[in-house]
Amino acid sequence: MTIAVCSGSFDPVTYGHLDIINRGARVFDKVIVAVLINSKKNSLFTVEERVELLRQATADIDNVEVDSFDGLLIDYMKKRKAQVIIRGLRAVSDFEYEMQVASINKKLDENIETFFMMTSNQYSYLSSSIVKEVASYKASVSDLVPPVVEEALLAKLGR
Ligand code: COD
Repeated sequence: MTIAVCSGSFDPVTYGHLDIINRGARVFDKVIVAVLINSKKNSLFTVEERVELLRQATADIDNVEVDSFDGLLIDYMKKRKAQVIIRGLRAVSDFEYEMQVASINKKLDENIETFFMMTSNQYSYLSSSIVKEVASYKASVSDLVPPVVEEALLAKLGR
């Protein structure tokens, strides 16, 4: 059984994230979506809120589990007996950083593979930051995030 982990901040989950989670779930037996607890980024949503939004947004995918973790991803993967890291690539600018992280993870544990998926074209511009920016100006984000996330953004940022 091949278990993959898709880690991230997911602040909040977007259709771009869901695209790679869905496609990953078709390739691997199980995908664990793991929210990093102690991110250096300032988050709009708490870890618990992000996990809950992810759970609701992925409720229709049988082989996806949502969890949170602290510390090194590699250590979490050992704990969960996972073999593959799923990462999405949006633009060439993502590549340099992702290559660095994949290399250090390989150095930390040579049995772990990183699996890169190109973004689907319609989501190549999409990130959680863009969604928060658009929502902060009270513009609609209904094409960018699932309804449950749009509702949570409206509650957090005002209608
Ligand atoms: N299309 C395709 N993929 C997308 C899109 C999109 N529109 N938007 C996001 N993604 C992908 C990202 O490329 C990423 O693979 C995943 O979705 C999550 O994205 P984010 O932005 O929510 O999360 P990141 O990339 O900021 O978070 C990464 C972590 C900080 C969680 C990660 O680096 C990690 O697991 N860190 C733990 C510490 C560690 O082990 N570091 C590595 C050794 S130094």
